[in-house]
Amino acid sequence: MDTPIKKIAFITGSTSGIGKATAKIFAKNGYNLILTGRRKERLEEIKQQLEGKYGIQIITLCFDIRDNAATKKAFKALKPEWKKVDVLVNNAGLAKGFDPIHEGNIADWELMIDTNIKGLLYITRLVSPEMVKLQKGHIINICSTAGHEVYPNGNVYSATKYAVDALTKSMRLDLYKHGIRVSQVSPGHVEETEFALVRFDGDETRAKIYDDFTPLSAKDVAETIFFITTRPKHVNIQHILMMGTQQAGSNFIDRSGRK
Ligand code: NDP
Ligand code: 8X3
Repeated sequence: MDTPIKKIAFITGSTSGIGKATAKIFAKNGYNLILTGRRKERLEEIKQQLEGKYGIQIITLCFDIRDNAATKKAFKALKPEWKKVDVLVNNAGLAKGFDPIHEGNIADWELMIDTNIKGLLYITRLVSPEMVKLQKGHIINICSTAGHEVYPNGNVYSATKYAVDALTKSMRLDLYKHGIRVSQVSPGHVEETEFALVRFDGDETRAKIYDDFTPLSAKDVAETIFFITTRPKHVNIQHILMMGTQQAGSNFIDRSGRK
């Protein structure tokens, strides 16, 4: 692999949905990419497609973000020039289950906490020291409307996203003196993702939650992430909360048909 001369974007959870759409837009704009996820074939497929189409270089790292040792091993194996990440998109995450608190599945809770909070921390702890050394870089955390308001049965997923919001604010305070930008995107419902299918354990009928309104697309969110990174370097967009026009809050969705 040649020394990368272009900027590097490190995108976690890029095998589907928002992460995959984000990889595409950064590739289109000439970034070299580090893409992560657990599904190796998906990563390889995306690498082939985007390298061929845009003439960029992609490193794929296949590991479970809940596993700190595996996460460390993957990052440490990168050549020094690839550790100089310009943009880190902390996107990997999931909701699992949709039960009231007294019926919740503890394994689902642990899965969400370990992925959405601890996984995000593991990656950030590896990438951010390199940014501090260089006194530059940009971290973008993917939160959710669920990180700012709660809804019935959303309990632990919301709690993990409230934690992401707290971490975004904390990272900003810890890193601004080092010239590092920290931003957050909080979307409402997003289609072209596997989010609902994962939440409902692969039940395709239950996962049909976008049939009667038009939510955001993964591309809408990816474009917003990219927009944040294209501001002049003295501008730090702290937070963008975004929803489809037919959604005005977690519990306020105009389900009168797709528009
Ligand atoms: P997807 O299910 O389509 O994508 C999730 C990505 O996260 C996949 O690439 C998956 O890769 C990766 N991932 C999940 N668990 C792990 C793990 N343990 N280790 C490594 N990678 C993992 O959903 P979205 O694109 O919708 O989700 C992306 C982010 O957006 C999440 O943080 C989600 O909470 C957030 N979000 C989603 C919304 C929506 O309505 N879709 C709304 C608001 C926020 P793999 O399975 O290959 O490991
Ligand atoms: C995903 C949006 O409303 O399902 O974060 O929590 S919601």
